[in-house]
Amino acid sequence: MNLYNDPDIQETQEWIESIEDALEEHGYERTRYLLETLIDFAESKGARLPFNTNTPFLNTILPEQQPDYPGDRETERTIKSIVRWNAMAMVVKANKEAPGIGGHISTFASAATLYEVAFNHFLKGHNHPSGQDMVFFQGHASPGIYARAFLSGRFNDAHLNNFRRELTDSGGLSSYPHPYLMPDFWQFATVSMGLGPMMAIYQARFMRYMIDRGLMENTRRKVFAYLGDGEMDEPESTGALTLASREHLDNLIFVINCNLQRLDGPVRGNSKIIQELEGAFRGAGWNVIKVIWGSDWDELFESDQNKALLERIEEVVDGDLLKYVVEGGAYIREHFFGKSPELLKMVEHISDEKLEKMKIGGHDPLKVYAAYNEAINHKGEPTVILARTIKGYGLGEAGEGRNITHNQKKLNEEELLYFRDRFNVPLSDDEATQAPFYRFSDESNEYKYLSEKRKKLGGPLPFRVNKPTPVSVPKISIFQEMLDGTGERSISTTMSFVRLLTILTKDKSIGKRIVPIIPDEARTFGMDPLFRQLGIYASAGQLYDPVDSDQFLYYKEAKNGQILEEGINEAGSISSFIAAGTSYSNHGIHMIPFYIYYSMFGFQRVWDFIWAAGDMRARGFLLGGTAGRTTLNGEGLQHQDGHSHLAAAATPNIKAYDLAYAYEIATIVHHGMKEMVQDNKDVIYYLTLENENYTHPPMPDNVAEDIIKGLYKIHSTENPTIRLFGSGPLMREVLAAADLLKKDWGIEPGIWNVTSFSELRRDAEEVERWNLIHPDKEPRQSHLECKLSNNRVPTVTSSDYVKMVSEQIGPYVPGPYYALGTDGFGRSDTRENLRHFFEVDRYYIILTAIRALALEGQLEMSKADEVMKKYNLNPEKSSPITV
Ligand SMILES: Cc1ncc(C[n+]2csc(CCOP(=O)(O)OP(=O)(O)O)c2C)c(N)n1
Ligand SMILES: [Mg+2]
Repeated sequence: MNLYNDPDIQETQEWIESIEDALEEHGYERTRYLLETLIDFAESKGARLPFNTNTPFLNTILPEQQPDYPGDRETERTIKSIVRWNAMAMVVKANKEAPGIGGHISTFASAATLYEVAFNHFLKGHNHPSGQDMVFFQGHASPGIYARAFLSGRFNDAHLNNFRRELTDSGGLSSYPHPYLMPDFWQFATVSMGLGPMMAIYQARFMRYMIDRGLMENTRRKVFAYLGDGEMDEPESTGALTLASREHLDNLIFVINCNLQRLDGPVRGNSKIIQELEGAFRGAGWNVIKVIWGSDWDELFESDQNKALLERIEEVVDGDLLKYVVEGGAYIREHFFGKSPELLKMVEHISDEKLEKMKIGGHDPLKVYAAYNEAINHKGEPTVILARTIKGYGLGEAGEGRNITHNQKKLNEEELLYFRDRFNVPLSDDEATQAPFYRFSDESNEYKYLSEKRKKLGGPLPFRVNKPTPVSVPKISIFQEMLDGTGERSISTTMSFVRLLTILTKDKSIGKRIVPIIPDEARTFGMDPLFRQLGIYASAGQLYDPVDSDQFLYYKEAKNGQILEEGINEAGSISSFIAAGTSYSNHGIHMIPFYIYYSMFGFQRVWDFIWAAGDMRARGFLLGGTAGRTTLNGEGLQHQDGHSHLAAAATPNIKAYDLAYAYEIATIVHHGMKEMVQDNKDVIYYLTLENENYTHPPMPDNVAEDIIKGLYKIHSTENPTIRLFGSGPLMREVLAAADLLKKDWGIEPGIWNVTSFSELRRDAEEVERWNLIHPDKEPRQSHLECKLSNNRVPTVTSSDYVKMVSEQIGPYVPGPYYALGTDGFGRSDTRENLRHFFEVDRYYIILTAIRALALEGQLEMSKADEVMKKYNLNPEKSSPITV
């Protein structure tokens, strides 16, 4: 049944009148209560009402609910027009000078009003008494953000001229928001679609965590995330919506720029993206504010007595709406209003030209202001503003609403003049065709206006602060028990890390700044005792009696809990890591995240986030637990990580370590913390930890620096003829191989422990580069060369990672270099069998060493044959890579 086949119109009318009365006499709250009560009653009597998360395709805020506009609309329009012009000019110029350099005009063209209203009236800067809002700018809108910063005097012509030309001598502007490249400007990296929305949710939640734990005050700062409607298709974009509503994050506002288009074409040609998003967000418990129609439409909706217009807007799909933008007034009259005589009559007093110009919601400052105003005052739920806009707004035939608009970056003279006219830019024809940047004079109304507005709101945006309150790291002796070794006791590196975390969190000076983050794997890592000691952060506290409350180590949730237990959610956990790891900048408070997870579900699952973390200069520790392709034995192919170190090595600000002993962990973590909070370095440490139990020796003397640099000596005779390198859990196979080499073959190798192949390579590469470009100077020596004294004997390495990880250093190790590694898909079996299968165990180490010596002419090759026989190595065994 709908409006048009109502069997009893009079009865319907009576119900509507009752509601009308309720609205007039008692207002919205009471009316909503009455309707909900009626629905409950009908359902209790068996009426099965369809679940509907949608409201009509109308603005959420009615005209009579709109506040007065507090700004000078004329001045704001002029400023906005010039921002539009400069943003466009920046992209057009860049592509004229360097064809193919790229850039985007159309995204910002659609979002200009959304930003202008926010910059003038809402977004707080770092000097605001309540502190800075966090703003995730839509990546592709960056030209507009630069253009506004230019108008406020933060950039000069050279900056804008060098958009996307960062390597020019005078510096340039990065293509997208990259804090790594513009550390005083951008705060958040947003251009990999989908990461922004998820990171914004976790930033908002982390803000609450800091407040609930008493680490900072609640000054009602907000997190704003400006997003594309196409971007919302990324699973990450909607993946954490329920966390935001469950946690009542009313400090969070999404602003979705619904231009109905993505890169190739419509986001939802056959339906309506705004309605779909409304359903998803309302279903997830968000407050949804739709801004679809501009003020020009108010009168039409008011005159829509029979709901003919309402029916028509419900019926059209986004594909139609886009066509109307492109085709113009006459087409709109014929194809949209032409559906019925009643509709045609509604617009008979409006000319085609005016019809075409009837503003839609996201381009109407009044509607946009009302939405922001409601959003920032809404309590108890996060808010999403769904603002309908036009992609390429103002470009006319050059791209407005067209399928090619996303990639439009060149305008011809005619198109430039059209744009100039469209936005009344005060430039002559000759001037305009050169696409110059336009700047208001310091005395102009506009300059004063925009400066004052920003001053009142606390200064410029975007703006990245880097002024954390200093903190000092305790002495390494707090980890003394780890430095002393475990004696007879067998433990895993994971267990020793958990011990370290326990000690660290108890430390008076730094303990409360540690943020342990776990995606539902604490028991796997033996971290469950920390639940009781530190508490699991829960904004609601603990509203139930946990099933294990009679035990000492029960599952304790608490409002001031320290652990972020994220559930089975690696993307969310890494977002928490990023929030904690950027706290030094966002909140001026050093926090040190320790995110421990199943190693296999780290880099290969969320590397894009880790890359963004690097871009945002996040600091902290990533701990790949149960790592090592043969060390994690029973879990098999999808669980056994033998390659995360490859990814880590390729991520510039990650220092990656594969550790064998407790003292190495203590040394690395201690050093890393000092770099992060004392030296203010933007580093992320990645440590792989394993679950194999063995005894840990005490720390040898004077190796701390070498452990940090990546290589230290375990044992060496005067002049070894061969060297063995071990790493992480395979160090013990190397030690066993060394014993057998001596016992069975009379060869005593030098033994070294590699804590980081990637750090060794970076150091060697830097040295190599320096030597290359300083041919006239005394060559420098890498750590590898220093330690190995340029002794050109063969080296055999065994690690629990693919060979490329250890091969990284091959070119820099003096003498022949042989890498054993775990290439191929994993298997379930015992560690012993797996290490044999992957040919990384002690016997293959010996075989490789003996063959290497034979190749050097130091032994007969028949010795290698003897090795095969002695240790039952089967020449018919299939290869782990191909089998
Ligand atoms: C993860 C990822 N995939 C693809 C892209 C390439 N890309 C950049 S913009 C864009 C379309 C964006 O559409 P929308 O989110 O609707 O933004 P609009 O420009 O329409 O405002 C695409 C596919 C990207 N930046 N990130
Ligand atoms: Mg879009």
